[in-house]
Amino acid sequence: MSTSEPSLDRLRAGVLGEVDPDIAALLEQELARQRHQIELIASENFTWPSVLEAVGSVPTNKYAEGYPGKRYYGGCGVVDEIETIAIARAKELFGAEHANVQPHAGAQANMAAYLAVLEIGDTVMGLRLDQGGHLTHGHRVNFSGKHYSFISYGVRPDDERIDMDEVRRLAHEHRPKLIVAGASAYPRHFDFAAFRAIADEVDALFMVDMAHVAGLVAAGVHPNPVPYADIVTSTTHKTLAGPRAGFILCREAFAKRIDSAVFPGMQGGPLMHTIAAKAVCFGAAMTGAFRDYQRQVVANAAALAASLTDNGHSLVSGGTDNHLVLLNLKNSDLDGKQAEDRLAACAITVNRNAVPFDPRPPMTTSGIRIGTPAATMRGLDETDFREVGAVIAAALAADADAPALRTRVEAILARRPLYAGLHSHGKVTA
Ligand code: DSN
Repeated sequence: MSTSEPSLDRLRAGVLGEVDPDIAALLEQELARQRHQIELIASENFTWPSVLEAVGSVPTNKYAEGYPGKRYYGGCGVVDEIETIAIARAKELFGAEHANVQPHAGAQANMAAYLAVLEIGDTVMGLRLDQGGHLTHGHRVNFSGKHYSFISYGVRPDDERIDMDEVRRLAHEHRPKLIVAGASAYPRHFDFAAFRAIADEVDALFMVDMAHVAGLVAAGVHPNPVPYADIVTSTTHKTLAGPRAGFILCREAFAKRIDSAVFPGMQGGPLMHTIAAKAVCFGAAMTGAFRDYQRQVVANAAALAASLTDNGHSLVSGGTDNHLVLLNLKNSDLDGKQAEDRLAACAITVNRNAVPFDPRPPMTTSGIRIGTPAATMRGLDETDFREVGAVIAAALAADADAPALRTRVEAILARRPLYAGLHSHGKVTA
Protein backbone atom coordinates (compact mmCIF):
# COMPACT_ATOMS: atom_id res chain seq x y z
CA MET A 1 0.00 0.00 0.00
CA SER A 2 3.02 2.33 0.39
CA THR A 3 3.09 3.76 -3.19
CA SER A 4 -0.64 4.47 -3.34
CA GLU A 5 -1.22 5.19 0.33
CA PRO A 6 -4.49 7.18 0.59
CA SER A 7 -4.53 10.68 2.06
CA LEU A 8 -6.69 11.52 5.07
CA ASP A 9 -9.15 13.25 2.73
CA ARG A 10 -9.35 10.12 0.57
CA LEU A 11 -9.88 7.93 3.64
CA ARG A 12 -12.65 10.30 4.76
CA ALA A 13 -14.46 10.40 1.43
CA GLY A 14 -13.32 7.47 -0.66
CA VAL A 15 -15.56 4.56 -1.55
CA LEU A 16 -14.44 1.04 -0.68
CA GLY A 17 -13.19 0.22 -4.17
CA GLU A 18 -10.78 3.17 -4.02
CA VAL A 19 -9.65 2.86 -0.41
CA ASP A 20 -9.30 -0.92 -0.23
CA PRO A 21 -9.51 -2.57 -3.65
CA ASP A 22 -8.38 -5.93 -2.22
CA ILE A 23 -11.34 -6.24 0.12
CA ALA A 24 -13.71 -4.68 -2.46
CA ALA A 25 -12.66 -7.35 -4.97
CA LEU A 26 -13.21 -10.13 -2.45
CA LEU A 27 -16.68 -8.80 -1.64
CA GLU A 28 -17.50 -8.83 -5.36
CA GLN A 29 -16.21 -12.41 -5.51
CA GLU A 30 -18.48 -13.39 -2.63
CA LEU A 31 -21.49 -11.82 -4.36
CA ALA A 32 -20.60 -13.76 -7.52
CA ARG A 33 -20.27 -16.98 -5.48
CA GLN A 34 -23.70 -16.42 -3.93
CA ARG A 35 -25.22 -15.77 -7.35
CA HIS A 36 -23.70 -18.75 -9.13
CA GLN A 37 -24.72 -21.65 -6.90
CA ILE A 38 -27.93 -22.97 -5.39
CA GLU A 39 -27.75 -22.10 -1.69
CA LEU A 40 -29.32 -24.88 0.35
CA ILE A 41 -27.68 -24.40 3.75
CA ALA A 42 -30.78 -24.44 5.94
CA SER A 43 -29.60 -21.67 8.28
CA GLU A 44 -28.70 -19.21 5.51
CA ASN A 45 -30.74 -16.69 3.56
CA PHE A 46 -30.35 -13.71 1.23
CA THR A 47 -31.42 -10.68 3.20
CA TRP A 48 -33.25 -7.68 1.78
CA PRO A 49 -31.19 -4.89 0.14
CA SER A 50 -32.83 -2.52 2.66
CA VAL A 51 -31.33 -4.60 5.49
CA LEU A 52 -27.89 -4.51 3.84
CA GLU A 53 -28.19 -0.73 3.69
CA ALA A 54 -29.13 -0.45 7.38
CA VAL A 55 -26.27 -2.75 8.42
CA GLY A 56 -23.86 -0.43 6.61
CA SER A 57 -25.29 2.71 8.21
CA VAL A 58 -23.97 5.41 10.57
CA PRO A 59 -25.29 4.15 13.94
CA THR A 60 -22.22 1.87 13.77
CA ASN A 61 -20.49 4.98 15.16
CA LYS A 62 -22.73 5.28 18.23
CA TYR A 63 -22.22 3.99 21.77
CA ALA A 64 -25.58 3.39 23.45
CA GLU A 65 -25.05 1.13 26.47
CA GLY A 66 -28.32 0.84 28.32
CA TYR A 67 -31.85 0.87 26.93
CA PRO A 68 -34.07 3.53 25.29
CA GLY A 69 -34.44 6.46 27.68
CA LYS A 70 -31.85 4.95 30.08
CA ARG A 71 -28.47 5.21 28.34
CA TYR A 72 -24.99 5.76 29.71
CA TYR A 73 -24.05 8.09 26.81
CA GLY A 74 -25.32 11.36 25.38
CA GLY A 75 -26.62 11.75 21.84
CA CYS A 76 -28.86 8.69 21.98
CA GLY A 77 -32.14 10.34 20.97
CA VAL A 78 -32.21 8.92 17.44
CA VAL A 79 -30.97 5.45 18.31
CA ASP A 80 -33.54 5.36 21.12
CA GLU A 81 -36.24 5.81 18.49
CA ILE A 82 -34.70 3.07 16.33
CA GLU A 83 -34.52 0.57 19.20
CA THR A 84 -38.04 1.46 20.42
CA ILE A 85 -39.44 0.72 16.95
CA ALA A 86 -37.50 -2.58 16.75
CA ILE A 87 -38.84 -3.65 20.17
CA ALA A 88 -42.44 -2.72 19.33
CA ARG A 89 -42.30 -4.57 16.01
CA ALA A 90 -40.78 -7.71 17.55
CA LYS A 91 -43.50 -7.79 20.23
CA GLU A 92 -46.29 -7.28 17.70
CA LEU A 93 -44.92 -9.78 15.19
CA PHE A 94 -44.72 -12.65 17.66
CA GLY A 95 -47.38 -11.60 20.20
CA ALA A 96 -44.80 -11.26 23.00
CA GLU A 97 -45.06 -9.28 26.24
CA HIS A 98 -41.42 -8.14 26.15
CA ALA A 99 -38.58 -8.04 23.61
CA ASN A 100 -34.86 -7.41 23.92
CA VAL A 101 -33.33 -6.70 20.50
CA GLN A 102 -29.72 -6.23 21.61
CA PRO A 103 -28.21 -9.77 21.48
CA HIS A 104 -25.45 -9.77 18.90
CA ALA A 105 -26.30 -13.32 17.74
CA GLY A 106 -28.18 -16.47 18.66
CA ALA A 107 -25.50 -17.87 20.98
CA GLN A 108 -25.47 -14.57 22.89
CA ALA A 109 -29.28 -14.64 23.14
CA ASN A 110 -29.11 -18.12 24.67
CA MET A 111 -26.25 -17.15 26.98
CA ALA A 112 -28.25 -14.16 28.25
CA ALA A 113 -31.38 -16.27 28.75
CA TYR A 114 -29.42 -18.78 30.85
CA LEU A 115 -27.73 -15.98 32.78
CA ALA A 116 -31.15 -14.48 33.53
CA VAL A 117 -32.75 -17.55 35.10
CA LEU A 118 -29.99 -20.03 36.05
CA GLU A 119 -27.14 -20.28 38.56
CA ILE A 120 -23.90 -21.97 37.55
CA GLY A 121 -24.34 -25.74 37.96
CA ASP A 122 -28.14 -25.74 37.59
CA THR A 123 -29.77 -28.65 35.78
CA VAL A 124 -31.20 -27.95 32.31
CA MET A 125 -32.64 -30.20 29.59
CA GLY A 126 -32.01 -29.79 25.85
CA LEU A 127 -32.05 -31.74 22.58
CA ARG A 128 -28.84 -33.68 21.83
CA LEU A 129 -26.63 -31.95 19.24
CA ASP A 130 -26.21 -35.17 17.24
CA GLN A 131 -29.99 -35.56 17.00
CA GLY A 132 -30.76 -32.04 15.80
CA GLY A 133 -29.94 -29.77 18.79
CA HIS A 134 -27.48 -26.88 19.03
CA LEU A 135 -24.09 -26.40 20.68
CA THR A 136 -25.62 -23.88 23.11
CA HIS A 137 -28.18 -26.45 24.24
CA GLY A 138 -25.66 -28.15 26.48
CA HIS A 139 -22.82 -29.56 24.41
CA ARG A 140 -19.76 -30.26 26.53
CA VAL A 141 -17.42 -28.13 24.36
CA ASN A 142 -19.72 -25.10 24.68
CA PHE A 143 -20.16 -22.68 27.62
CA SER A 144 -23.63 -24.14 28.12
CA GLY A 145 -22.31 -27.64 28.78
CA LYS A 146 -19.40 -26.32 30.87
CA HIS A 147 -21.44 -23.99 33.11
CA TYR A 148 -24.67 -25.90 33.54
CA SER A 149 -25.57 -29.52 34.13
CA PHE A 150 -27.37 -30.40 30.91
CA ILE A 151 -29.40 -33.57 30.50
CA SER A 152 -29.99 -34.41 26.84
CA TYR A 153 -33.17 -35.84 25.37
CA GLY A 154 -33.40 -37.28 21.86
CA VAL A 155 -35.57 -38.74 19.15
CA ARG A 156 -37.18 -42.18 18.95
CA PRO A 157 -35.17 -44.70 16.90
CA ASP A 158 -38.22 -45.85 14.92
CA ASP A 159 -39.75 -42.61 13.63
CA GLU A 160 -36.90 -40.19 14.49
CA ARG A 161 -39.29 -37.73 16.19
CA ILE A 162 -38.70 -36.24 19.62
CA ASP A 163 -39.52 -38.80 22.26
CA MET A 164 -41.88 -36.91 24.60
CA ASP A 165 -42.09 -39.94 26.91
CA GLU A 166 -38.33 -39.68 27.38
CA VAL A 167 -38.59 -35.91 27.93
CA ARG A 168 -41.18 -36.52 30.69
CA ARG A 169 -39.18 -39.39 32.27
CA LEU A 170 -35.93 -37.37 32.31
CA ALA A 171 -37.71 -34.27 33.64
CA HIS A 172 -39.19 -36.21 36.56
CA GLU A 173 -35.88 -37.96 37.24
CA HIS A 174 -33.62 -34.88 37.11
CA ARG A 175 -36.02 -32.03 38.10
CA PRO A 176 -34.39 -29.44 35.77
CA LYS A 177 -34.74 -25.74 36.48
CA LEU A 178 -35.16 -25.10 32.74
CA ILE A 179 -36.26 -27.17 29.75
CA VAL A 180 -35.03 -25.98 26.34
CA ALA A 181 -36.77 -26.87 23.06
CA GLY A 182 -35.53 -25.90 19.61
CA ALA A 183 -33.15 -27.29 17.02
CA SER A 184 -30.68 -26.71 14.24
CA ALA A 185 -31.49 -29.86 12.29
CA TYR A 186 -34.96 -31.18 13.07
CA PRO A 187 -37.44 -31.35 10.17
CA ARG A 188 -40.61 -31.63 12.28
CA HIS A 189 -42.73 -29.35 14.48
CA PHE A 190 -42.11 -29.32 18.22
CA ASP A 191 -45.10 -30.03 20.46
CA PHE A 192 -44.75 -26.82 22.51
CA ALA A 193 -47.91 -27.53 24.53
CA ALA A 194 -46.56 -30.94 25.62
CA PHE A 195 -43.20 -29.38 26.63
CA ARG A 196 -45.06 -26.72 28.65
CA ALA A 197 -47.14 -29.37 30.42
CA ILE A 198 -44.01 -31.36 31.36
CA ALA A 199 -42.23 -28.22 32.55
CA ASP A 200 -45.23 -27.42 34.77
CA GLU A 201 -45.26 -30.96 36.20
CA VAL A 202 -41.70 -30.51 37.51
CA ASP A 203 -41.84 -26.73 38.23
CA ALA A 204 -39.30 -25.99 35.49
CA LEU A 205 -39.13 -22.92 33.29
CA PHE A 206 -39.63 -23.50 29.57
CA MET A 207 -37.49 -21.83 26.90
CA VAL A 208 -37.69 -22.20 23.11
CA ASP A 209 -34.82 -21.38 20.76
CA MET A 210 -36.80 -20.71 17.56
CA ALA A 211 -33.84 -19.42 15.52
CA HIS A 212 -34.36 -21.81 12.61
CA VAL A 213 -38.11 -21.37 12.28
CA ALA A 214 -38.61 -17.73 13.36
CA GLY A 215 -39.62 -16.63 9.87
CA LEU A 216 -42.13 -19.45 9.57
CA VAL A 217 -43.53 -18.54 13.00
CA ALA A 218 -43.81 -14.85 12.06
CA ALA A 219 -45.76 -15.83 8.94
CA GLY A 220 -48.09 -18.19 10.79
CA VAL A 221 -46.93 -21.31 8.92
CA HIS A 222 -45.36 -22.90 12.03
CA PRO A 223 -46.71 -23.10 15.61
CA ASN A 224 -45.78 -20.06 17.68
CA PRO A 225 -43.88 -20.95 20.88
CA VAL A 226 -44.57 -17.55 22.53
CA PRO A 227 -47.89 -18.53 24.17
CA TYR A 228 -46.21 -21.57 25.79
CA ALA A 229 -42.67 -20.51 26.69
CA ASP A 230 -41.37 -18.26 29.46
CA ILE A 231 -38.49 -17.18 27.20
CA VAL A 232 -38.04 -17.45 23.41
CA THR A 233 -34.65 -16.79 21.82
CA SER A 234 -33.90 -16.39 18.13
CA THR A 235 -31.63 -15.14 15.41
CA THR A 236 -32.83 -12.76 12.70
CA HIS A 237 -30.79 -14.05 9.75
CA LYS A 238 -32.18 -17.52 9.06
CA THR A 239 -35.78 -17.96 7.87
CA LEU A 240 -36.52 -14.47 9.20
CA ALA A 241 -34.28 -13.10 6.41
CA GLY A 242 -32.83 -10.20 8.38
CA PRO A 243 -29.35 -9.14 9.53
CA ARG A 244 -26.92 -11.55 11.23
CA ALA A 245 -28.08 -11.00 14.83
CA GLY A 246 -30.24 -12.23 17.72
CA PHE A 247 -33.16 -11.22 19.96
CA ILE A 248 -35.09 -12.47 22.98
CA LEU A 249 -38.82 -12.50 23.73
CA CYS A 250 -40.20 -13.21 27.20
CA ARG A 251 -43.07 -12.86 29.57
CA GLU A 252 -43.18 -9.53 31.44
CA ALA A 253 -42.20 -11.35 34.65
CA PHE A 254 -38.75 -12.07 33.15
CA ALA A 255 -38.27 -8.74 31.37
CA LYS A 256 -36.02 -7.09 33.94
CA ARG A 257 -33.86 -10.20 34.40
CA ILE A 258 -33.46 -10.66 30.62
CA ASP A 259 -32.57 -7.02 30.04
CA SER A 260 -30.03 -7.04 32.90
CA ALA A 261 -28.52 -10.28 31.63
CA VAL A 262 -27.95 -8.84 28.12
CA PHE A 263 -26.62 -5.53 29.47
CA PRO A 264 -24.71 -5.16 31.75
CA GLY A 265 -24.62 -8.95 32.25
CA MET A 266 -22.79 -10.08 29.15
CA GLN A 267 -22.71 -7.47 26.37
CA GLY A 268 -21.34 -3.95 26.11
CA GLY A 269 -22.45 -1.39 23.54
CA PRO A 270 -25.33 -2.60 21.38
CA LEU A 271 -24.79 -2.66 17.60
CA MET A 272 -27.29 0.10 16.82
CA HIS A 273 -26.85 -0.17 13.04
CA THR A 274 -27.77 -3.86 13.30
CA ILE A 275 -30.70 -3.01 15.56
CA ALA A 276 -31.88 -0.62 12.82
CA ALA A 277 -31.62 -3.54 10.40
CA LYS A 278 -33.57 -5.77 12.82
CA ALA A 279 -36.35 -3.15 12.82
CA VAL A 280 -36.37 -3.28 9.00
CA CYS A 281 -36.46 -7.08 9.10
CA PHE A 282 -39.38 -7.17 11.58
CA GLY A 283 -41.24 -4.59 9.48
CA ALA A 284 -40.78 -6.65 6.33
CA ALA A 285 -41.93 -9.78 8.19
CA MET A 286 -45.29 -8.11 8.92
CA THR A 287 -46.22 -7.95 5.23
CA GLY A 288 -48.41 -10.24 3.16
CA ALA A 289 -45.48 -10.63 0.75
CA PHE A 290 -43.38 -12.12 3.54
CA ARG A 291 -46.16 -14.54 4.47
CA ASP A 292 -46.35 -15.63 0.81
CA TYR A 293 -42.57 -16.14 0.80
CA GLN A 294 -42.69 -18.33 3.92
CA ARG A 295 -45.58 -20.41 2.53
CA GLN A 296 -43.38 -21.00 -0.52
CA VAL A 297 -40.40 -21.98 1.70
CA VAL A 298 -42.50 -24.74 3.30
CA ALA A 299 -44.10 -25.83 -0.01
CA ASN A 300 -40.64 -26.01 -1.57
CA ALA A 301 -39.30 -28.17 1.27
CA ALA A 302 -42.23 -30.55 0.77
CA ALA A 303 -41.56 -30.67 -3.01
CA LEU A 304 -37.86 -31.33 -2.39
CA ALA A 305 -38.67 -34.10 0.10
CA ALA A 306 -41.04 -35.75 -2.39
CA SER A 307 -38.48 -35.49 -5.19
CA LEU A 308 -35.66 -36.98 -3.10
CA THR A 309 -37.92 -39.80 -1.90
CA ASP A 310 -39.18 -40.50 -5.44
CA ASN A 311 -35.52 -40.72 -6.50
CA GLY A 312 -34.83 -43.44 -3.95
CA HIS A 313 -33.46 -41.47 -0.97
CA SER A 314 -34.42 -41.87 2.64
CA LEU A 315 -35.10 -38.80 4.81
CA VAL A 316 -34.81 -38.52 8.57
CA SER A 317 -38.35 -38.85 10.02
CA GLY A 318 -39.60 -39.65 6.50
CA GLY A 319 -40.15 -36.04 5.42
CA THR A 320 -40.55 -32.48 6.67
CA ASP A 321 -42.98 -30.05 8.29
CA ASN A 322 -40.74 -27.01 7.98
CA HIS A 323 -37.96 -25.48 5.86
CA LEU A 324 -35.46 -28.34 5.83
CA VAL A 325 -34.92 -32.01 5.10
CA LEU A 326 -32.19 -34.30 6.39
CA LEU A 327 -30.96 -36.77 3.83
CA ASN A 328 -30.03 -40.05 5.50
CA LEU A 329 -26.81 -41.57 4.08
CA LYS A 330 -26.40 -44.30 6.72
CA ASN A 331 -26.81 -47.01 4.07
CA SER A 332 -24.83 -45.15 1.39
CA ASP A 333 -21.20 -45.70 0.40
CA LEU A 334 -20.90 -41.91 0.43
CA ASP A 335 -20.55 -40.21 3.79
CA GLY A 336 -21.81 -36.68 4.46
CA LYS A 337 -18.50 -35.04 3.58
CA GLN A 338 -18.24 -36.87 0.26
CA ALA A 339 -21.85 -36.03 -0.56
CA GLU A 340 -21.27 -32.35 0.31
CA ASP A 341 -18.26 -32.32 -2.06
CA ARG A 342 -20.20 -34.07 -4.85
CA LEU A 343 -22.94 -31.44 -4.63
CA ALA A 344 -20.42 -28.58 -4.51
CA ALA A 345 -19.03 -29.86 -7.83
CA CYS A 346 -22.53 -29.33 -9.27
CA ALA A 347 -22.83 -25.77 -7.81
CA ILE A 348 -25.14 -26.87 -4.99
CA THR A 349 -24.13 -25.75 -1.48
CA VAL A 350 -25.25 -27.80 1.52
CA ASN A 351 -23.70 -28.86 4.82
CA ARG A 352 -23.05 -32.35 6.08
CA ASN A 353 -24.91 -33.08 9.27
CA ALA A 354 -25.17 -35.91 11.78
CA VAL A 355 -28.36 -37.94 11.57
CA PRO A 356 -29.90 -39.65 14.62
CA PHE A 357 -27.83 -42.65 15.80
CA ASP A 358 -25.16 -41.78 13.24
CA PRO A 359 -22.47 -44.48 12.93
CA ARG A 360 -19.95 -42.06 11.36
CA PRO A 361 -17.89 -39.41 13.23
CA PRO A 362 -18.94 -35.70 13.35
CA MET A 363 -16.35 -34.60 10.75
CA THR A 364 -17.83 -36.91 8.12
CA THR A 365 -21.38 -37.80 9.34
CA SER A 366 -24.06 -39.79 7.51
CA GLY A 367 -26.29 -36.93 6.52
CA ILE A 368 -26.83 -33.81 4.47
CA ARG A 369 -28.98 -30.96 5.76
CA ILE A 370 -30.88 -29.24 2.94
CA GLY A 371 -32.93 -26.08 3.46
CA THR A 372 -35.14 -24.06 1.14
CA PRO A 373 -35.17 -20.46 2.58
CA ALA A 374 -32.31 -18.93 0.55
CA ALA A 375 -33.15 -20.49 -2.80
CA THR A 376 -36.82 -19.60 -2.29
CA MET A 377 -35.73 -15.99 -1.68
CA ARG A 378 -34.24 -15.92 -5.20
CA GLY A 379 -37.53 -17.22 -6.59
CA LEU A 380 -37.29 -21.00 -6.89
CA ASP A 381 -40.72 -22.68 -6.79
CA GLU A 382 -41.91 -26.28 -6.37
CA THR A 383 -41.13 -27.18 -9.99
CA ASP A 384 -37.58 -25.89 -9.52
CA PHE A 385 -37.21 -27.82 -6.28
CA ARG A 386 -38.40 -31.06 -7.84
CA GLU A 387 -35.60 -30.55 -10.38
CA VAL A 388 -33.14 -29.72 -7.55
CA GLY A 389 -34.11 -33.00 -5.84
CA ALA A 390 -33.54 -34.94 -9.06
CA VAL A 391 -30.14 -33.25 -9.57
CA ILE A 392 -29.09 -34.03 -5.97
CA ALA A 393 -30.08 -37.68 -6.40
CA ALA A 394 -28.18 -37.90 -9.70
CA ALA A 395 -25.11 -36.21 -8.15
CA LEU A 396 -25.01 -38.81 -5.38
CA ALA A 397 -25.36 -41.76 -7.81
CA ALA A 398 -22.38 -43.93 -8.72
CA ASP A 399 -22.45 -42.72 -12.36
CA ALA A 400 -22.79 -39.00 -11.53
CA ASP A 401 -21.94 -36.68 -14.45
CA ALA A 402 -21.00 -33.45 -12.63
CA PRO A 403 -20.59 -31.20 -15.73
CA ALA A 404 -24.01 -32.21 -17.09
CA LEU A 405 -25.62 -31.71 -13.66
CA ARG A 406 -23.94 -28.33 -13.31
CA THR A 407 -25.54 -27.30 -16.60
CA ARG A 408 -28.97 -28.22 -15.19
CA VAL A 409 -28.22 -26.14 -12.08
CA GLU A 410 -27.09 -23.19 -14.21
CA ALA A 411 -30.40 -23.32 -16.09
CA ILE A 412 -32.27 -22.87 -12.79
CA LEU A 413 -29.93 -20.06 -11.68
CA ALA A 414 -30.39 -18.22 -14.98
CA ARG A 415 -34.20 -18.32 -14.52
CA ARG A 416 -33.92 -17.07 -10.91
CA PRO A 417 -31.35 -14.25 -10.74
CA LEU A 418 -30.14 -13.02 -7.34
CA TYR A 419 -29.74 -9.38 -6.28
CA ALA A 420 -30.11 -7.83 -9.75
CA GLY A 421 -28.41 -4.43 -9.72
CA LEU A 422 -26.79 -4.90 -6.31
CA HIS A 423 -23.15 -4.18 -5.55
CA SER A 424 -21.46 -6.49 -3.05
CA HIS A 425 -21.46 -3.85 -0.33
CA GLY A 426 -25.16 -3.29 -0.35
CA LYS A 427 -26.00 -0.46 -2.74
CA VAL A 428 -28.54 -0.95 -5.50
CA THR A 429 -27.84 0.73 -8.85
CA ALA A 430 -30.51 1.62 -11.38
N1 DSN B 1 -24.87 -22.66 12.86
C1 DSN B 1 -26.30 -22.57 12.81
C2 DSN B 1 -26.88 -23.57 11.86
O1 DSN B 1 -26.26 -23.80 10.84
O2 DSN B 1 -27.94 -24.11 12.10
C3 DSN B 1 -26.91 -22.63 14.12
O3 DSN B 1 -26.32 -21.66 14.94
